[in-house]
Amino acid sequence: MTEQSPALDNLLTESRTFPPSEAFAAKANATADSYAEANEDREAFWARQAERLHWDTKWSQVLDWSDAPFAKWFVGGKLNVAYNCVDRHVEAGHGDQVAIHWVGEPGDTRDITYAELQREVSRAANGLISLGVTARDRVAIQLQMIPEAIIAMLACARIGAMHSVVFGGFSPSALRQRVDDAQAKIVITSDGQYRRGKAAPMKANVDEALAGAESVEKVLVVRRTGEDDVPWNNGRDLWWHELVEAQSDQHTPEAFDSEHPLYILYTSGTTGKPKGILHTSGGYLTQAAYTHHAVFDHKPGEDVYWCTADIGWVTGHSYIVYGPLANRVTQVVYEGTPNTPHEGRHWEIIQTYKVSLYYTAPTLIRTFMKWGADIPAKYDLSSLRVLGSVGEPINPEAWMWYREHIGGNRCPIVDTWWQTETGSIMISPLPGVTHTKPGSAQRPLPGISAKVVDDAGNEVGKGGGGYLVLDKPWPGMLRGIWGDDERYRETYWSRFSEQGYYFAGDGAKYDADGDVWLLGRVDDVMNVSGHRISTTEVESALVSHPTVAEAAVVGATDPTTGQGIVAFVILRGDVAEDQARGDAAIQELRNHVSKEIGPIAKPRQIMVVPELPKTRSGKIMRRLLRDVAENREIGDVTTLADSSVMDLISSGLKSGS
Ligand code: 6R9
Repeated sequence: MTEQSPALDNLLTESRTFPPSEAFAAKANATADSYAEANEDREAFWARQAERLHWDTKWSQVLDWSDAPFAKWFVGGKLNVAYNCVDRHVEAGHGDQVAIHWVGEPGDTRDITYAELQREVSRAANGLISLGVTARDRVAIQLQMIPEAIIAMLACARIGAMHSVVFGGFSPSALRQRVDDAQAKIVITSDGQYRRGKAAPMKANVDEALAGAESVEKVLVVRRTGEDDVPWNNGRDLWWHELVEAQSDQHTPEAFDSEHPLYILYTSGTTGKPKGILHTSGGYLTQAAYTHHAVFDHKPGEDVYWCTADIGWVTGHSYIVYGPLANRVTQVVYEGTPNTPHEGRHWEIIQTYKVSLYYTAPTLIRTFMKWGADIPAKYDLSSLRVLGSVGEPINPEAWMWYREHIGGNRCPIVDTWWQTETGSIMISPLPGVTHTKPGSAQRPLPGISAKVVDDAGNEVGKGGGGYLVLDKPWPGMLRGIWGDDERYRETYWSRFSEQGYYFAGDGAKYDADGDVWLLGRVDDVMNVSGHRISTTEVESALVSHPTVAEAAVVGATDPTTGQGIVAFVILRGDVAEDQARGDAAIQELRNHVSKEIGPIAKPRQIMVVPELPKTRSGKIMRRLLRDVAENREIGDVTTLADSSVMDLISSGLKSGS
């Protein structure tokens, strides 16, 4: 056997741990025993979790993996997903419980109870039926964070139609590509959206996108900003309120097969057209509900939950709509940006609604750090119990800041690793059980199996780095790529086809305790003089310096070392730029990295920038920074949250150097 090189060098070490408090552990939803129980009989474990839902017909088989990698979970079972998320709570006497505390960006608010949600979803379902929408039809939804977005998704689920939610900020061409690929029959959008205190048109973009789109029969338009002259296509366009208000608020949900398709959600690959990730009903809802219950320790009727994700990201699907509503959540949904009208907006909302469970992304935590700890300090955050993180590895320093300044050193932090493809959380601490470590997602959840393997697919030992794989099927897993079975096999199952492992595309390592640390996408791994270095580790070392708020590193071609590490850093609010841009300050940062993780990881170059290029889910687009580092023309920027960022970076570098 030839010796296999590890996929990644394991450089950064972190030894802080935080045990759960006894008081929290005593009441926690999760128990330490559930790992062993699930290990003993994985399928029996998931069957018990499926009992959280209402099934019209019980399944006859838990898992059918005979046609791998196409899974079937809860075979023969029938259920209605929307009934599970709404109606059954009303029937159980909780109709008056608030499901959604909605907060509009301009300051308008709306509380929606479960009874109201049931009526709204029923009306919307009847409205879609009146337009000829039937089970398995595709409905594209491009909406901002307004209640209608959630209502429209649930209305689709209720009648067995599939939704395909597209980010409110996506360009006309991105929308068109997704509408065409899914052959959507209906598009739901709004007249306009509030963004940073201003109303911006939305319908006009949708019209541009849909010119000549043959599959689209009707466009439903929610009135939000009250634009004066909304462009209108008679015969195709309908006001949402006119259609929906005319409908009966009664609708009897039909039970669909456990494997009935629920939605498509597009995720952009590094190359090629976006992939339409397909999710189905019974297994998906089971895992979304179980993980929301166990990972957030959610207690229905007591907690107030807030997931700050956009509905256009999978986190909005699984942890605003399906998991939480299946668990009878009371949740905050906020329409706008975190600094409108001021940088304390999130803390003000937490104080007002007494939010107890808060779930956000590292990018936002680092932004809050940059704005300064004095801002959250002005608000009463004592209602908080659990803090969550998702979307990227969270740097240990950001984790510590989150714990101290938001969590008052008392709230467990759950760093949740998962993907659009996995449907739900896969690797995460369990609050009340896990001794947490800043920066580590730690262990696969009960019922989930993951491994870190080397190039040949052999599990690496403690302290080793490699590729993260999922070696057993799980209920919420994707059921394929819409319309492209071959691409599904090729993308996820070919790298370790011999072993039958799903390859997620992420690098990871085990620490000395066997806990998992995520190290970023393997496409981003840097190779310096033969050492494979993770972007995450170098970024975390930079962020641990008191002057740095955010950092992104890339490998740029280097004549001597193969690649050289180039770092882009954003400074904390209180650091003067001219001072930190000075040669001495840059030198200090380079030495700091060297001291934290070793001379091999010392950046060749560090550039101070005002912003970093990010997707709408907050992921740094390192590909674009590589273009800057290698002095190339900047590539495709259509999936950036803010497409002007690259200009800002380039012009800043010119004037600063
Ligand atoms: C839920 C979501 C998936 C990719 C994933 C990984 C990164 C997400 C993470 C994390 C480290 C975490 N990722 N959560 N990396 N720690 N807690 O983000 O889905 O948008 O499909 O992205 O995000 O690289 O492979 P999606």
